[in-house]
Amino acid sequence: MIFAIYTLVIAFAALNAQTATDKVYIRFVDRSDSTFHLIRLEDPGYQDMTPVESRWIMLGYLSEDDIIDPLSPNGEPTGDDIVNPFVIPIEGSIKGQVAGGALFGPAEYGSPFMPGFAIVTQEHFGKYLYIRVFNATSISKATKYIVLKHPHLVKAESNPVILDIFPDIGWDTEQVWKWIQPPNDLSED
Ligand SMILES: [Ca+2]
Repeated sequence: MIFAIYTLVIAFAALNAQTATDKVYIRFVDRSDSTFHLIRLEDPGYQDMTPVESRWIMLGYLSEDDIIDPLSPNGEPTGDDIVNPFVIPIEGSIKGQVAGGALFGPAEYGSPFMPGFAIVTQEHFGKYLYIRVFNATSISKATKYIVLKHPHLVKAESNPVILDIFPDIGWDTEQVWKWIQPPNDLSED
C-alpha cells in the first residue's frame, strides 16, 4: 500500500520533471503515528484511511524569515507570513490548500501522515514554507489548528521534495491545538 503510494509519487514527479525549476512540490510526511495522535487529541474519532469527505483541511504558508508567525483572530497570517498563493488544479480548492487534506495511512503501517503536496512557484524560492492543519473540513468551520514548529527553506531542487516531520521539523506542541479566536475573546465584549 505504502509502496504503491510512493510509486505514484515518483510517477507524478516524473510527469512534472520538466517544470522542476519553476515549481517545487513539497510534501511533509510523518511515517510514525505521532501526527495521528495529535489529531486525535482534538477528535478521538478521527479515522486513519481517512475518507475524502472527512479529511481536515490543510493550508501552506510562506514566510520571509524562518519564524512562523501566529494567525490573527480572523484566521489570517501575520507578520511577514502569507498564505502560499498557489491554487492546486483541483476543483473547489482555495489558495494554499494542500491536496488531499489530513490523510492518514492504515493502522497496520502505523497510521502514517500522508498528505499531498504544497506547490511553491519560482518567485517564492528563498522563502520558508510551513503548513497548518485545521480542525474541520473547511476553513469557515475551523476553530483551531496545529502548525509545524520549523519551516522549510524553499529552493530550486529536484521534485518531489519529501520531508519527514520528525525529528527535525516537528509540530509546535507548546499548545498543540491553538485557537484561531480564543473563546474568552468572544465573552469579553
Ligand atoms: Ca515570519
